[in-house]
Amino acid sequence: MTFAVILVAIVIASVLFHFLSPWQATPLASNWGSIDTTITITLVITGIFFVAIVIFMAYCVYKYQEDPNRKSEYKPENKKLEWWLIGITTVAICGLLAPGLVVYNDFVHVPSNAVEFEAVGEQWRWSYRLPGTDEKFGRSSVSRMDEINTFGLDPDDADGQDDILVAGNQMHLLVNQPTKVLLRSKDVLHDFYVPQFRAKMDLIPGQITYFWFTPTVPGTFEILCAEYCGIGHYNMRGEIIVDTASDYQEWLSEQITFAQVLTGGTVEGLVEQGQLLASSRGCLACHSVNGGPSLGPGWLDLFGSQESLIDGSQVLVDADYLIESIIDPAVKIVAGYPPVMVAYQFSDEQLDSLVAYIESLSTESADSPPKPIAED
Ligand SMILES: [Cu+2]
Repeated sequence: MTFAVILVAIVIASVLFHFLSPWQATPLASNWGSIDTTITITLVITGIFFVAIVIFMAYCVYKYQEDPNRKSEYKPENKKLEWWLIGITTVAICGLLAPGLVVYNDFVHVPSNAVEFEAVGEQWRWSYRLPGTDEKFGRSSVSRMDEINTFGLDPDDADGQDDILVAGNQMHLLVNQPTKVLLRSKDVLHDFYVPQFRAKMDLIPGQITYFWFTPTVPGTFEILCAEYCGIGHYNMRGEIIVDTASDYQEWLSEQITFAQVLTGGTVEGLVEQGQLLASSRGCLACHSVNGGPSLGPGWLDLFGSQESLIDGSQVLVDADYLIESIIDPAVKIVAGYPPVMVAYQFSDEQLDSLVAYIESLSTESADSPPKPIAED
């Protein structure tokens, strides 16, 4: 009897939790209300089965309590019951699968008036490309990726010259504009997910995957990587900013094209270049700049300080040490941090700008350089 009561209590508590829980879905900000509908259908069907099965269990536990006067019956087969069970299960499974198939069909059939953008994922950051005024993406390949040409575009392809490259993790989209996302990964599986859009898709190395959506609400929405992709996965975040037409045009006019990248078109000072580079190349996913905890050593007041290495020795953080740690991070591992950083490729100029940026985060007086320490 007690067990039957517990079973009924579990059913009541589960149903109440579903309706009263503070963890409800975020408000929808795209055209994919149909995905919410399929989730609701799934919840209703699985909910009905859950309630029916557990209540049936409680009924049986109560009805067939231990009774020395009752004998078990041997019933090897009940055709009628079996047909009922097969029928109900078939209808329920079709109910679970069919709406998903219909919606997924819409999800990958892009309307003809959709504009395109590309999101490229890598451990552990996002970057974006727009096709430019010709509305055609230039050819890209992994073999052409280097520290300047991070998208691996073909410099000889005329279609790629006007491609707009978005450094940093923010991408702007136009409200109420159907938009196709092309997804490329540079390294491992990732997943592009914006909860408010109800839309997600895996990024698969060696393939280009896609889906489409129409953002319907102006505002800022977080992109999450929804596929575990290594130790920095939790921090692989980006932002989609849904703009009205005038804001979008203003943002677009500030972006640089591939042709400008090829001619070294950046006008920032060294520190600003380093700051841009640190955010666009994902350094800040693992290195905090505000003194907060981070996966790798924080950069606030790092330059000019002494760091303890895992072999017990001390090292002075100067330009040489920083450059070595960027291009060959395994050589000197700072005590207390996991040896997870991958080697980065940067030009000498980019390395100088990164060092200048890290140095700018230090309050250490530059005119009293600490004396160098012998390294072993
Ligand atoms: Cu990822």
